[in-house]
Amino acid sequence: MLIRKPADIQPSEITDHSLYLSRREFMKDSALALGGIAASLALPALLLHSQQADAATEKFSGVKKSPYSTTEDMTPYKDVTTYNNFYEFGTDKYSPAQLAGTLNPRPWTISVEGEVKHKKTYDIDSLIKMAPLEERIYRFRCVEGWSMVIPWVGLPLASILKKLEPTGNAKYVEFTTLLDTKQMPGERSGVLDWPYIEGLRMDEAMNPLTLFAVGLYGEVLPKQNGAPIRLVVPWKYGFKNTKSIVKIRFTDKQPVNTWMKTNPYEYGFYANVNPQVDHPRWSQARERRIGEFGKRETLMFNGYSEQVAHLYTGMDLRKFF
Ligand SMILES: Nc1nc2c(c(=O)[nH]1)N[C@H]1C(S)=C(S)[C@@H](COP(=O)(O)O)O[C@H]1N2
Ligand SMILES: [Mo]
Repeated sequence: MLIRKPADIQPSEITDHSLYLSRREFMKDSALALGGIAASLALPALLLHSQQADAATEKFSGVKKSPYSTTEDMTPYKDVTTYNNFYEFGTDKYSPAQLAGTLNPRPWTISVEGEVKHKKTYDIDSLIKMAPLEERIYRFRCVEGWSMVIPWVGLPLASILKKLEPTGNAKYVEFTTLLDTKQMPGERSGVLDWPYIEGLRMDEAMNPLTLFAVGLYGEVLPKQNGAPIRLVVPWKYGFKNTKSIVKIRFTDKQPVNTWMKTNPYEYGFYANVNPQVDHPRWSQARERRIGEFGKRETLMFNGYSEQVAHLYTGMDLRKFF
């Protein structure tokens, strides 16, 4: 992995620069291969789509900074948007950035169901307006042992949930990804049980750290990162962070999340980052921060103990992994 982190360059400049480069390379390559307009007509549809995905430069304005942000070095935009897990677009890290062009983030609706007062199908833009957007620079830890620092743009999930008014029976909230093999061709494969589902206990969902992200690096969320809206729960392993959400369901029973259904021996419901509990096939004690050489220690709750440890007092976190 390359190190590309000139300390004196603003994130926005890095972003613009890399987008500029990728567009230039695209034009140069196609010009070399086929020449001019004919090139863009002759190129495979997927490549064109992926270029459109990359070129989503719509910027957010008036995004406020958050005291919950880390001051650690951010992972370069290029890595955040090309090294992804999004099995709906293939199982290797590089395919989502290449294949997610088929995803269409607008128009987009989210249905709100179950133990909640305001059951309704919401247009995404009305949900997003429920609270001011914030920039949250969070650590991100994948269960596979790599980590990043990502400047999300989003709104606290609590601000949305409060407005939806869950009933007294709502103990958990479940999030479901879009099910559409035209937009998400990887859903034709049997690697996971589609659609992708995750859940949180109500108090986890209401914790001020829990975010609904709609952007990163000040820009609209790239398709490969879960456009148009995805969950971000920074003290849990990456797989809890459901992408491209179309349904929020409140329930009195613990949801059966996709990874637990796939392999209950290896993946639990809680999935709190915990260096003391090994994955059955590898240690979780250390992690590789993308862009760095060597490894660093993994912190309990991914370093967010102060904000979330109280949620689990009295629970055996080896049993509830
Ligand atoms: N719908 C859906 N959401 C998903 C996944 C997925 O395959 N499908 N992968 C998860 C995993 S394992 C990780 S590590 C993160 C990766 O998010 P990123 O690609 O934005 O870094 O998304 C999570 N959310
Ligand atoms: Mo992950």
